[in-house]
Formats: sequence, C-alpha cells, structure tokens
Amino acid sequence: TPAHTTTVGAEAFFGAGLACCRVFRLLRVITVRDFPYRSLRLHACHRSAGKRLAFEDREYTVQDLAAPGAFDGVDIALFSAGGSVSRKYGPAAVARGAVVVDNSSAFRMDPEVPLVIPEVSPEAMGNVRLGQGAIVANPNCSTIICLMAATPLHRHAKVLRMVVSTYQAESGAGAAAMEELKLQTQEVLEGKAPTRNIFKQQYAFNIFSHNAPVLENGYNEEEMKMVKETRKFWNDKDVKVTATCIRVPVMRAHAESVNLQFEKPLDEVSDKDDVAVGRIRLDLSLDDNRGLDIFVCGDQIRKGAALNAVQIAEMLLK
Ligand code: 2RA
Repeated sequence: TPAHTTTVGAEAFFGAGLACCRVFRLLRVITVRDFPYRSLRLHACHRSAGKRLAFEDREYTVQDLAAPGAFDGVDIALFSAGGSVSRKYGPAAVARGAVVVDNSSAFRMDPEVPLVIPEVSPEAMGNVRLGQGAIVANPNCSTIICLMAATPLHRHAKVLRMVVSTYQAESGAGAAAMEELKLQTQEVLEGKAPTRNIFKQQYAFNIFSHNAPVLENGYNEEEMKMVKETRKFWNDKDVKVTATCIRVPVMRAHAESVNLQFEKPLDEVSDKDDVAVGRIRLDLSLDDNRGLDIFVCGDQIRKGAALNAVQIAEMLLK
C-alpha cells in the first residue's frame, strides 16, 4: 500500500464549530475506511494554527494554511473550508503537486475540473494522478444523493426531465444550526420566542425554502446547483432539471423526492445502492411506463460530503 500525506484543510474549525464538525467527520471516515497514509496533517487559518486537536488516540497540532511550504510533501489535500479558502489555497496546493479534493462549490462548474461521485462516475477522474497536481470537485450533497439513485436509471433509459424536491436537514447548515434547532425546539415547547442566530426563519416546527441566496431567476442557489451539476455530471446540457430545495426541522440526513421522465420505456428499475431508495411508483401522469416517482434518502455528511471525498482520494491510490 502506498503511503501518502493527506491534508485536511479546515478554516477556523476551533472558532466556528461548524467546520470542526466536518473535520471530525473526515477523520472518522478516514479511520473507519482504514485509508492508508504515511502522515496526516491538519491545516487551518492563522488564528487556529498551533492549537491541538485530539481524535481517537492521536493529537494533531494545527498548522497554518498560509505558511510558506504549507503544502510541501502533500499528496492529497482534502479541502472542506468553504469556497473562498478553496479558491485562495487550492491552486497553491496544486502547484506543489497535491491533488485537491474540494468539498466547496468553488470549482464544480469549471469545465477543466472533474466532478466525481466514485460509484457512478469513476471515469470522470480522467487523467488525475497522484503526484500531478489537480483539483477534483465533490458535488453538492443534495446532488450526490439524488444522482446516486438517478444516474443508473439515466444510463438505462436516459432521463429527459428530472423534478426534485428536497427535505434538507440542519446538519447541512452546520453544527451551529443543529444546536439552534435543539434550542428552538425547547424554547417553542416552553412558549418562548425562538432564538434566531443562524437563519432568519424559525426552523423548529417549521419548514422553509433553503437558506441559500435567491437568484434573479427566482431559484435559490441550492436549487441551481442541482440543475447545473446534474447537467455537467451527465454531460448533457439538454437534460431538463428543476428543483425545489426545502429545509426541514430534522437533525441529520437529507431526503429527496425525485420524479424522472425517460426517453425509453422502462422494463426494470435499478435497485440497491448506498443511498436508500423507496416509494418507487410508475408515474400515473405519464403514459407507456416512461415516468417514475422515487424517494431517496442519504446521509449528506457521509455520502454527501466526507465519505465521497475520501472515496475520491481512495481512487487516486488505485
Ligand atoms: C445544505 N448544501 O444546505 C448544503 C450542504 N452541503 O444542506
């Protein structure tokens, strides 16, 4: 097994708590999957540099992401610190020969950057090789969870149109949102006004349009990520995709309702996958078995983020 250096980048994970959750999730997935590495370093912004982070039986001293030579000797850099950090430091890591697996949206739509879900698009990795700096983008969590189920069906009968409705957990908005959901639930049950630090809406006992900014076309950014990433992922600029993304008051795991219309009639459905698929029904509103309603649900922090990123890194070792 080759030995590699892996960097887990985390901006301010001690300060915000939000990114900290992501770093622990990455470390856990790396550990559980017994990912082979010679050394593993944690990098963060200047103000977190020097702090210590204990995980299982090891302690890590956080290193400064901006220090000269920060990426020297790094083979694989897992970035999970937001678009601005990825844009600023990703190219520096690539210049040092690292393969950056980026969890942010910064490079997803760049035509030169592979957008990868290992189970369904290993070929998208193209010529990315260890030792030859490159960026690989992790799709958005809602896109990964949807396309895990929809891509085999697309390959089988070619999707012409996909209509997605999401039911997204607070964990997608970070640890602070999860904490606030607990707090709000308690407050509402006690008849108090709910604290609103993270979202302007009350989210205990409430559902609302995804918190991403609303764009000029009326869709929010999360919805448009699903549209654009699906087209890139399927390499099909004509596929019709529309999405409605909703936040629901649950802690973990996104659920999605997905309606698919196919070019060819269906003679079977694709079955088992890591993302749970249920409520499979022929769409009564379409003729000739060309439509399907399915309900998919997956852990967007595991398969939707950390697990997918580590799987991409594992592909580099093969
Ligand atoms: C969410 N898209 O809002 C995020 C997680 N990546 O759930």
